[in-house]
Amino acid sequence: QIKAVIFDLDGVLTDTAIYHYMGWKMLADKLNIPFDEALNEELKGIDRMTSLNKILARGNIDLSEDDKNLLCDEKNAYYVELIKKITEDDLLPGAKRALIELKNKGYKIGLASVSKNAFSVVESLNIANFFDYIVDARTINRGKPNPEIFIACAEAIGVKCHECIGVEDAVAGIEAIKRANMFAIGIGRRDILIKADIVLESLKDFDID
Ligand code: B16
Ligand code: MG
Repeated sequence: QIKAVIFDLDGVLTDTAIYHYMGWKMLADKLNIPFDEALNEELKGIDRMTSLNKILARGNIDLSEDDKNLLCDEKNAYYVELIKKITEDDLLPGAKRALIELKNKGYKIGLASVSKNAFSVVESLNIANFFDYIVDARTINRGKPNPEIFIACAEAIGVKCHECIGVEDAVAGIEAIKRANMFAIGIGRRDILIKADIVLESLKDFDID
């Protein structure tokens, strides 16, 4: 029996995925590293430093930890500028309705984003009140596709993993949900999110019943 729904943030509830993309593209261009759609897909749901390492590997570039930290800071500063403009209007279609429906029907709601900016985005979207628990990405040791973040969220909410549905737009996120032994709803394309139990085009098609 399902008792909780745990959402990813970027690309599921709001389209910050495009801002992450713009940030990484800016860095890749600067470093003369080709940045295609396939590489961008690989970065979705992946934490900041791991994302940078994937981009550098594509360009066969080796940098010191200090230089990599500077690049991560640069990308984040750019990203933080972009997300300043976020308001309630930036909720993706169906997101608010899904949250309201779940609340009204008594389901627990969690947020499992690896983004260290998740709290500020949730505040800007004005949806903080819906969540029974929001994972602080800083407390997570292993990012998606490791299931840690989803398991930690279920534990904090006080439900078993098999009583949860996870909702994700990223390949790494779907894998994390499945490894956590949860039901996985993919948001996006069936041909990309092949490990999801079901795939919806957007939350507009979400119906808990
Ligand atoms: P930050 P999610 C992820 O969020 C994004 O999908 C990913 O592209 C980003 O690199 C990551 O957060 C880290 O974000 O740099 O803000 O800490 O999809 O798990 O909500
Ligand atoms: Mg995402």
